[in-house]
This record gives sequence, structure tokens and C-alpha cells, in this order.
Amino acid sequence: MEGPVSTADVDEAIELWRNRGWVIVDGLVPTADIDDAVESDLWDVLPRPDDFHADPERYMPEFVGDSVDVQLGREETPGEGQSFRLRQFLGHRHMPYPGTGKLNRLTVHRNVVDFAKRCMRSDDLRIYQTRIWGKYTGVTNYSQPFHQDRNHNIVPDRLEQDWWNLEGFLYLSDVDDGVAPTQIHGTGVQPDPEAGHPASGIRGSYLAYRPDVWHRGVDLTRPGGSRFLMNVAFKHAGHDWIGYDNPQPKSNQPMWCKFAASCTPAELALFGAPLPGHPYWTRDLVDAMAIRYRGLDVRPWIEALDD
Ligand SMILES: O=C(O)CCC(=O)C(=O)O
Repeated sequence: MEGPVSTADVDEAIELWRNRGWVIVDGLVPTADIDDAVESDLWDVLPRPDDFHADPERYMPEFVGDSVDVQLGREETPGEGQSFRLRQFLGHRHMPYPGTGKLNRLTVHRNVVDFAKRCMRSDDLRIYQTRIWGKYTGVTNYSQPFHQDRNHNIVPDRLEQDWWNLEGFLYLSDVDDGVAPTQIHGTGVQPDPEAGHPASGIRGSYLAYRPDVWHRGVDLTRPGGSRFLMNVAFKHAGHDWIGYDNPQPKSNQPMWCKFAASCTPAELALFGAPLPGHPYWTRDLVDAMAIRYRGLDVRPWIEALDD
């Protein structure tokens, strides 16, 4: 393997992502920012680990029922060892999240967005995947085979430089042995099942990988263990063949409106909103935007209108 598994040096991390395909950026988001958001909001969307493990039968229905796809809770794929099992995909929660809004703000944390822009050498990016994923020891065997993610793109991935998208996990809890650090291999041919490097990292670290990187989820083995992360993935604007999550279905709900009102034009553009100066905007539309997202600073849109 070329280079270290993880680094706190952002310049080095960008080179590793571009040249090797993956990197863990150690502590990309300050621990205090993560802890603040987790303590304020995460336990409104997922059970606290101590509660869950003290009484799994009580918390399981909520854990399953609030998952993005509750069908996953109904049956288990039989089999041992490295295999995809339906229940591995429980515990997904879509943005926007309830609470103070701090968890929503983490989605557009400046350090992650700047890192993605520098990796992809563009300011015109879209966040195309944004969700939380919680795993708890004992829910299922989380061990998967090595794979490349084929479900972010409706056509085959174009893998030359600058066609890349950037997949990423922002760690909301410390991820170390026993709580399922993703096993990362690299690009090339499918590795043998025992290959790879554990993507361990403290909370606030960001595992970034390209679509051609082989990786796999592993089981949580620590009694009472849990792992929480936020998927935040980026694509170039206009790459409509890539997608996963989109905010439109919830964009008239108060949680999204509060988040949108807190955003800069550049942050809203990460979800596809036209920037100030775009021909889309008229004075009436900017006024409607101010009503829809009460509190949004619409001055940049007004100032960019043609007279
Ligand atoms: O949860 C993980 O560590 C990786 C999961 C994964 O790669 C997948 O489900 O496609």
C-alpha cells in the first residue's frame, strides 16, 4: 500500500484520495463539533447505545420502524461469514433530522465541503448522499464481502481523473477494533477476503473513497458496542447519472426549512439551489424564497438581480 491509512494533514489526504483512491482524514471535523451535534440531536433519531443494549427487545421496534426501509427488519438472509444480509442496512436515517439543527449543519461542515472541493478540483459540487447510519452489536452479523459501490450510479462508473465522485463517512463515534471499522483495500481486482486495512478513526474523522475502491463492512464484536456515522458523498454538478438521497420530498417540512434558512447560497447550492445571479431568479422568486425559508439572508440573491 502506498502511504499511510490515515492522516490529519489535509494536503496529504487530498493527494492520497486522488492517487490511491481512499484515505481517512483524521479529525477533519473538530471533536467538539461532533459531540455537540451528537448530544443535542442524535439520540432523537437513534437509540442511545446504553439504552439499546440494556433492553434490545424494547428498542428494536423503534430501531427497525424508523429505518429508511422497514422491510429490512422483517427477515434475515441466512448464512454465516462474509455476506450481504438485509438487517445490515437497518439504522439508516434520512436528513433532515429533528432537534436543534446541529446534526443537519454537520452535513455541510466547512471542513468536509472544502476537502471535497479540493479533492475534486471544483467549487461546483452537489451532495448526493446524506444520511445517518447507526449499527449496534448483535443486530446481525454485519460482515460483508469486498465490493465496489455500484448503487450510486445508473451507468457504469467512468474512472478517469475528474469523472470521480467522492463517497464518504463522517464518524460520529470513535471507530476502532470491535466496532466495525470498514475494511478498505484499494483499486484494481477484487481482493481476497482477508485483505484490507481497518479504517479506524476518532469521531470527526472522514473516510473518503472513490467509486473504484474495494471495501467491506465488518461485524461489531464488542459487547455493548455501537457505531454511528454520517454518509456525506459528493458529485460534480451536472453528473445526473449519480445519485442516492435527495431533499425535495421533505423540503416543505419545518426541519428542512429551518436548515435551509441557516444556509449560505453556496451551502444551498450543494443541494442544487441556483446561486445568486443565476437566470432562474426574479425579484418575486427571491421574495418567495424569503417567505419559504424565514430567516434566510436573501441579500446575495437580491444584490445579484439584474436591474
Ligand atoms: O458499514 C460499513 O462499514 C461499510 C458498508 C458498505 O460498504 C455497504 O453497505 O456498501
